[in-house]
Amino acid sequence: MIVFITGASAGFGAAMARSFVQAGHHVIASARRKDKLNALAAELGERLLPIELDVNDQAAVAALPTQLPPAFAQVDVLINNAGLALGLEPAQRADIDQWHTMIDTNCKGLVNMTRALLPGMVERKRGHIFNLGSVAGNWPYQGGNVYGATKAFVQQFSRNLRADLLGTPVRVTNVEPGMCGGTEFSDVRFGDAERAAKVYEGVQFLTPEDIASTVLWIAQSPAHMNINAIEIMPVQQSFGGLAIHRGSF
Ligand code: NDP
Ligand code: 8X3
Repeated sequence: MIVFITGASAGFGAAMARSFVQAGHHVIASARRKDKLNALAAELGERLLPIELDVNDQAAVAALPTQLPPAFAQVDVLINNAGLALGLEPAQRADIDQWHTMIDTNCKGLVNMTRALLPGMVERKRGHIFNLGSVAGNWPYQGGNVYGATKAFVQQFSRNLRADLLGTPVRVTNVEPGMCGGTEFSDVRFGDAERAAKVYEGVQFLTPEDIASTVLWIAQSPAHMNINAIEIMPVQQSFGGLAIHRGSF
């Protein structure tokens, strides 16, 4: 299979690149930081093609089908993984620019990629799109405001893609992880390594390899079955329930 991964310079994306290459597939590893991708290419060899790509660059994304080298052009699997959370402030204090960046990357970047690579999959009668949603798209939490809303968008976009793709063999899966360590996610969210490290203290969190092995398994599953969504949490994470404020305002 030829697998296109966005956000492959770190975290889940890099782990998925390793898993797919090690399973014998070809991987186009994309992100903004080319040095990280080059290091991955040096590690994994010629089955990995590193390309510098910002998913928010609509023109560059739209040009992909004509610009990929022939050996990598017929993409079978698109993994829309690039994404981020910024901040954990309540909505009334949140930074509007951070909100815009999350919407641009998690929603608009993901639809840019899908719109660019989906027509080829439909034409070739072969394809699978994975979207990186989150438990944050299913369950609200304080400070999750726009991040969670972008992941709810990803969930519904995944379902609506399935609706549109009925009558084609192209598959769509929304992957919804909970707390996962060993990535840059919380460093990016807080811009503070110490605060980021505290998020994972005392928890046996999910690892990027857990997510990568799940995605590889789904991608290699029999072609007649579609895993619509898969929600994965560490055993040490669960639901918080509804909150009550008692007394006056
Ligand atoms: P990381 O921060 O480790 O990796 C994010 C990746 O996205 C990086 O490779 C980064 O590369 C890339 N990226 C960010 N912005 C852009 C952009 N504009 N264009 C292209 N690439 C971009 O995060 P994770 O691996 O933890 O997260 C991956 C996905 O999984 C995200 O969508 C996240 O929301 C989701 N997720 C994460 C969870 C977690 O607990 N870690 C849980 C549930 C979901 P570069 O900076 O080089 O461009
Ligand atoms: C990442 C999981 O719980 O930090 O999507 O929002 S969480």
